[in-house]
Amino acid sequence: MVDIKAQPFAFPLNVEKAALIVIDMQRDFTEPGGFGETLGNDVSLVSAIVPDVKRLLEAARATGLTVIHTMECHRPDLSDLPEAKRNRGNPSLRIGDQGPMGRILISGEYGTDILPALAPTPGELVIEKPGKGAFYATPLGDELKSRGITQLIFAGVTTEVCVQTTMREANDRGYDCLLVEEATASYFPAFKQAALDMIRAQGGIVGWTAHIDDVLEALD
Ligand code: TIU
Repeated sequence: MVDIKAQPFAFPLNVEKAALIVIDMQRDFTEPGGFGETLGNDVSLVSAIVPDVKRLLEAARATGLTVIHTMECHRPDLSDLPEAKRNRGNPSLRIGDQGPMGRILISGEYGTDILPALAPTPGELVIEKPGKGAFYATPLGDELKSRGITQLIFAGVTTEVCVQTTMREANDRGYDCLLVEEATASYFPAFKQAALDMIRAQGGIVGWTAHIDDVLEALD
């Protein structure tokens, strides 16, 4: 056990039982022409975290921490895409439409892929998820149980959508959840700040937050 300096209090890391979970670091959310941009967002706000997510990934691999990646995506026949999700908002391209990087958020398409700088290495678990949360309609819960994982360190995008939804799902399932501040981003900086504040409020009601240097020190 090693304590990570965190808010609202130290996070008691057990490397044997912890996993780093990197949420949705896909081209569709971080590069022009993808889903994030079709929703009207400035993707440079979220692509800025790539170097910090990479540092975290490299430290986790060096320490032997379990590493998990998630991807928000749908089957090519859209059978796992609720109409309400496809119709939500007023995007210039909807999920499943052909965009400059392939079909938006469809499994196997170029734009749906995880960024090469953060690509999974052989043996790392990759969870494709049709929802914002990574537990809904995926094998994540069973995979964590089979590995004896009880703690999750979170990175990825976007803080208040897929990261926070997954943290809330995990928290309710009994996992200790730690979000690394510099390794997560939103298209709305104020929403990122609000998510960080609400996660660690009320004695860590959804989890902990920590700065990357404090996490890296503990993984060293
Ligand atoms: N739009 C937005 O902020 N996020 C998503 O649609 N998905 C994720 O957060 N991955």
